[in-house]
Amino acid sequence: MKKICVIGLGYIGLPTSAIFANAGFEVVGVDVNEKVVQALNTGEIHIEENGLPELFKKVVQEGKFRASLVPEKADVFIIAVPTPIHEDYTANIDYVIDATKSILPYLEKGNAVIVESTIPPRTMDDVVAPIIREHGLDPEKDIYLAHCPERVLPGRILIELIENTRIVGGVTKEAAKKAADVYRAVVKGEVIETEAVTAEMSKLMENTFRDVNIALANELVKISQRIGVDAHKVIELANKHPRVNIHLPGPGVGGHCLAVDPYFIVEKAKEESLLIQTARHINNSMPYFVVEQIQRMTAELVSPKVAIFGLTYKGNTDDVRESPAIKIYELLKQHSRFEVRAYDPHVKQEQVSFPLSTLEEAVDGAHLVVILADHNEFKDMKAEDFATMKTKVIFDTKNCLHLDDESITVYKIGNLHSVKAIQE
Ligand code: SAJ
Repeated sequence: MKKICVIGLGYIGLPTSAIFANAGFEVVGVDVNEKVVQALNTGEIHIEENGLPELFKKVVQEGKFRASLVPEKADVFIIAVPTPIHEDYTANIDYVIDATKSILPYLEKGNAVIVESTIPPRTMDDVVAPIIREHGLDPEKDIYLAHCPERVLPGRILIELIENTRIVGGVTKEAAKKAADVYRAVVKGEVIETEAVTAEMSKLMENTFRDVNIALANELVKISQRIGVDAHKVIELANKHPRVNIHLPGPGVGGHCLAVDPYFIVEKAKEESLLIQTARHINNSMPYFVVEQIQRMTAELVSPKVAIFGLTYKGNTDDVRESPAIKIYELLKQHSRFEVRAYDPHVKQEQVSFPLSTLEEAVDGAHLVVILADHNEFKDMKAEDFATMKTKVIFDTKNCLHLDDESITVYKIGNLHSVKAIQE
């Protein structure tokens, strides 16, 4: 098992390729994007990830990694392509199907085929295995077929790829063992062998657990507003219990994992997944809730100027996919009374379809600043940064500001019962 062919060179496929190449494997990376392939072969990468540019340059220079538009024969095939979601919230597994079909001409008896993409339960058994069988190879005897879900956190990918526990679900026991051995060559964490469907479900449940837990925190925010209690304080104190870990409330749940993966379970067991569906509903309601609060705060202003700080789905990333902040911007724009400006030091103009402001432009004359992402830049802001606001009121939905200045009113999402309408 010396040569690996990785299909899909995105956030997962690229760092995975680099790590295997760095461990001495010959790695061929395949992507459909010609520009990406060209750039990669010169050692340049197209994604932002800590430590990856350096590692990648090294493995290209050493001749351990090559990018290509077409697969080639290899001992191991790793599929790491996206699984987006259809408008009806069912998984779009077309890329996984296409990737599987693309390797068929190069597949030989004894090869391992590993799918890392997040997939609905039973996809390995019901979709991937039949494609291989139709091609004339037995997915239970000729090929070692397994699902090994990626579980890394953006920003820490190179560390987590090595240190995290990996779950390897084989279509057969032998496949689990063979695929697990591939990872054991680079992973320092535990590599656990199981069945394909168990690996599929455990990956989905990890993100669903977080989504449901965050929904509980978000529901607590709404309850706290009614009852008159500080939700952040409640969470802090409840979490002092050694077996309680309530997550943090916020303007909603975004990104391509937590806001998507739970639907892959719902799709397969609609009647049974009531809690999961309710959690999705609560988290999806948060942008509307935030806009309602903005309306309460600005109820007595004729044309409120609102500055939005942070457009990404979470702090210290440039990723705006499924971002609740973008939703909040769009909802505010639907109300003609608002003048809305948006500022995000991590986001470039071409990433969004509306104009971005500088910090100074956003703050100047604003009645209200709304913090929607916990970027480090915001955590360090001082009273002087808000000096040119018309009325100094900030709505911190991420509880991340460290401002202590009497001239500024800060409402936190956990502390909304104290809100008073802003007076000009
Ligand atoms: N969020 C909250 N409150 C919290 C924590 C997060 O509102 O207490 C929000 C964030 O602001 C963000 C969303 O949830 O909008 C998701 O953020 P995240 O940091 O929880 O997760 P992701 O989507 O960046 O990455 C997750 C990770 N899964 C887990 O931690 C269980 C990562 O390990 C997975 O590899 C990744 O999903 C994936 O690809 O599935």
